[in-house]
Amino acid sequence: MQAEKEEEDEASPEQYVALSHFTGGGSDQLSFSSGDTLLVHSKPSPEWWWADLRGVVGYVPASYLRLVTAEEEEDQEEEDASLEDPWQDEEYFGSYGTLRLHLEMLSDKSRTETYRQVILSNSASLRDKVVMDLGCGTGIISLFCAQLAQPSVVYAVEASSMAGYTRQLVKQNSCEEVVTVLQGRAEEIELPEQVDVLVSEWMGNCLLFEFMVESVLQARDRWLRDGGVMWPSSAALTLVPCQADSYYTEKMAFWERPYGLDFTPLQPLAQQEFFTKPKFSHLIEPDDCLAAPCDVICLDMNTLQVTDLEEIKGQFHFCVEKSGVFHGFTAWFTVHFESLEAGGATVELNTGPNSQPTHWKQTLFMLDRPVSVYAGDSISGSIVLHRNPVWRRHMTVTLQWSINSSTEDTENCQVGTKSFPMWR
Ligand code: GJV
Repeated sequence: MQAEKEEEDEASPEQYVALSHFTGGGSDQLSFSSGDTLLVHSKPSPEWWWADLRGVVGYVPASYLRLVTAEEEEDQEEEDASLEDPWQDEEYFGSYGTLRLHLEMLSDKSRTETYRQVILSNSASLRDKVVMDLGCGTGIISLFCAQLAQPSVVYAVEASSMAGYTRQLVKQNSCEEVVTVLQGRAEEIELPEQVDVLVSEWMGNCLLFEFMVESVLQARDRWLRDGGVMWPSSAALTLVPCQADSYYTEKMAFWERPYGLDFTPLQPLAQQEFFTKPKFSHLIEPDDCLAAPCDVICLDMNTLQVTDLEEIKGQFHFCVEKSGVFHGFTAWFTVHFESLEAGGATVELNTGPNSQPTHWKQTLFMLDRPVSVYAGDSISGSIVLHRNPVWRRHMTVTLQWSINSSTEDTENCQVGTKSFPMWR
C-alpha cells in the first residue's frame, strides 16, 4: 500500500510554494527562498518531504510549504503560455489543419453562396485583376474566382497545413494557371505585386472573436494597391434585447423544484456557470426579439486600423415593441461587399434571425436576472468590445443598459451592467 502510494506521488508531483527562506543542513536537504515553487515527489514523514527545486532534489521541511491551488496553477500556466504565444497560433492553425472546421464553413450554404455571388456578380470587372484570398482554407473562394471570372492571378494564402491539400484541389480542378497557393501567415508572406482585390472570410463569433481581422488589415496595408477593393468592404454588429425563455428554464429555473425538491441554493452557481460567458450558437426566433434590432458598431474595412480594435464602442436605444421578459441581448453581424463597378449592386451576408441560419448562428448575452418589460418601455445603453491585452484572439464584451418604464411603475426603472469574457 505504502509503495503504491509513493508511486502515485512520484507519478504526479504536487506544486508547493515556500512560505519563507530555509537553509538546508547536510547534503540531503534543499535550501530555498521565500516564494520558490517546489515539486514535492513524496512525503516519507509528516515533517520531511522529498522535493525538487529547479532540477535539484532533497529533503524539505513540510511546515515551510503551502500547496499551490488549482487556480494559481492555472494562472501560472496562462502566464507561461502568454509569454510563448498570445496568438495561440499553434492551436489555432492546428485546428484549421483538420477538416472539421472547413466542413462546417463549406456546409454553410449562405456563407459560401454569398462569396460565390460576390464573384459572380463582379465577374466582368474581375477580368485581369490581381486578387488575394487571405485565409483561403480549402481554396473555395479562389476556385470560384478562377471558375467564374478571369482574374490574372489569385494569391491564395493559408497558414495551416491545409495549404498542401489546397494546392492539390487547385490542380484537380485545373485552376493552377490562375490560382497560386502560398503557405504562410498573411503577415509574413511576400507577393510579387500589389493586389486589386483583397477577399477574406475573417468574421468570427460576435464579428471580432479570433481577431483574424487584424491579419486582414495588415495585409491590406502592405499589399492592397491604392484604390483597391476590400471584400467584405464593411461590417456591422447588430444587437437586440430578447427573451430567452427556454434557455433560462433549462439552466436556471430548473433548480426551483426538480423532483419536488428545492434546489435554489444552486442558482448562484448556475448563474456563474451558465450566464458568465456569452452563449455562442444561439438561434433566436424573430418572435423573441423585444424591439427592432439596432446596428451598434459599423466598421469600414478601408479605414479601420489595427489600433482601433483594442476598444470598440457602440450605443443603442431600443423601443420595446411588445411586453415580455427581458432575459438578455442577442448579437449578430452583417457584412457588405461593394461592387467593383461604380453604382453596381452591393452583396450582403446577414447572420441575423431574419436570414437563413449560418454556422455562426447568434451570440446570446444573459442578464443575471430577467426583467419584465412592457410595450412602450425603452432600453438604452452601450456596448464595448474590449480586446484582451494578453490573449490577442479574445475579448470582453461589456453591456450597460437602463430600462425606462413607460408606466408609473418605478420598480421597472433600472440600470445594469455586465461584462462577458469571450473566452478570456
Ligand atoms: N494567415 C494565413 N491564413 C490565416 C490567417 C493568417 N494570418 N489567419 C487565419 N488563416 N472566419 N474566423 C486561415 C486559417 O488557417 C483558416 O484556414 C482560415 O484562414 C480561417 C477562415 C475562417 N475563420 C473565420
